[in-house]
Amino acid sequence: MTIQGFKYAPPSISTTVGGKLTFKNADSAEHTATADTKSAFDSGTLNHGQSKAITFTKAGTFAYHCDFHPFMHGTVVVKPA
Ligand SMILES: [Cu+2]
Repeated sequence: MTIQGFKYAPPSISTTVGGKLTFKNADSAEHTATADTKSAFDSGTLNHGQSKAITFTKAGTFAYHCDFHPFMHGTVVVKPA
């Protein structure tokens, strides 16, 4: 999934337990992909062109945001394997 124009694209993405998603920052601004319940996942700071792969180990629907831009929101849906 790509972070571009201060948006997550696509805004909602799904995977299954054990699945991996890669968050790539295509903006010049720094962004994060941080679960609203931070312990669920956190990409940390992504600079321009950086990406972070996150493996999801728990089923559920996880809302996330950018730590720098709280108006940026996305959702990861993790389905049971
Ligand atoms: Cu941001």
